[in-house]
Amino acid sequence: MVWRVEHFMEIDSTNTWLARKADEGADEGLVAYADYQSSGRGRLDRQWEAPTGTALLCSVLLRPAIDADQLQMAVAAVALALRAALVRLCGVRPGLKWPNDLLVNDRKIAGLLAEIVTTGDQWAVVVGFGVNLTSCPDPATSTSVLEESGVTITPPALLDIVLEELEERRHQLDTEVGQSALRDEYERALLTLGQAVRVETQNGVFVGEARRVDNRGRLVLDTAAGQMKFFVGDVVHLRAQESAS
Ligand code: BT5
Repeated sequence: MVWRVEHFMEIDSTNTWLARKADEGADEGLVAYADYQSSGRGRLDRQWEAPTGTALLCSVLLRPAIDADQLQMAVAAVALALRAALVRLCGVRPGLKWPNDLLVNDRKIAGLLAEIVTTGDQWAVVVGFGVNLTSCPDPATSTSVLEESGVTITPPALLDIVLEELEERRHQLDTEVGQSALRDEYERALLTLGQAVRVETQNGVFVGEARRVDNRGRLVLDTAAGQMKFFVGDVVHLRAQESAS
C-alpha cells in the first residue's frame, strides 16, 4: 500500500475532507491528519474534542474488497493497528470496546468513526481516529498516552507506526483467510466479549451477554429473547459500570 499523507494545521474534520476526496474518486491510501479540528466529529453528531497538537487526529481512505455490511471489519483493522502501535511506542495496551473505542482501565484513550462513501457502483470507507496523546477532555471518562505511560509521542511519530501496522491488516481484509485471522485478533482484543452489556440502538435498548463477533464484525449477544446480532450501537459494559459506581 502506498500511503499518501496530507497534513493540515487546522481543518473542520479530517473525515469530512477525506469523504469529499473519496467522492471525487481519490485512490485508496490517502491519509489526512490535522493538528486541530474545528468540527471534530464522533458518531451520531457527537463532538470530538482535542486542543491543538495534543492528539493524533487522522483519517484513512480504504477501498477493501469486502461488502459494505462488513464495514466493521475495516474499523477493526484500524483499531488493532492503533493498539499495536501504542504497544510498540509506549507499552500502553488498550482494550477494544465494540464498536469503536480504545479503553485503558475503562477510560477512553481513542475513538474511531467510519463512514461509507458510495460513488456509482464503487464504495470506499473513511476510517477516522482520534488518539489522546498529551491531554484528554474529562479525566473521569477519558485518558491520554502521556497519563498512562509518561511518554510524550508526537502525532506524526504515532501515525508512521499506525500505518506500518495497518499495512498487513488491510491486506487481510481482501481474503477470507485474512478476515478470519483479523477476526481472531479482534476477538482477543475486545473487552466486550464475555461481558453483560447493554446495547443502545435506534431500534431500542437490548441487554444480554456479548458472545463473539461474526464474520461481518457484528456483535453477537445472547439475550433473554434469544441470540441477536448488531451492526451498530452504543455499548455499556454493565459490570464495569457497576464497579466504577
Ligand atoms: C467516537 O465517537 O469515538 C469517534 C471519534 C472519532 C474522532 C476522529 S478525529 C479524526 C476524525 N475526524 C473526525 O471528525 N472524527 C474522527 P463516539 O463513540 O460517538 O464518542 C464521542 C464521545 O466521546 C463524545 O460525545 C464525548 O463524550 C467523548 N469524547 C469527545 N472527545 C473525546 C476525547 N478527546 N477523548 C475521549 N472521549 C472524548
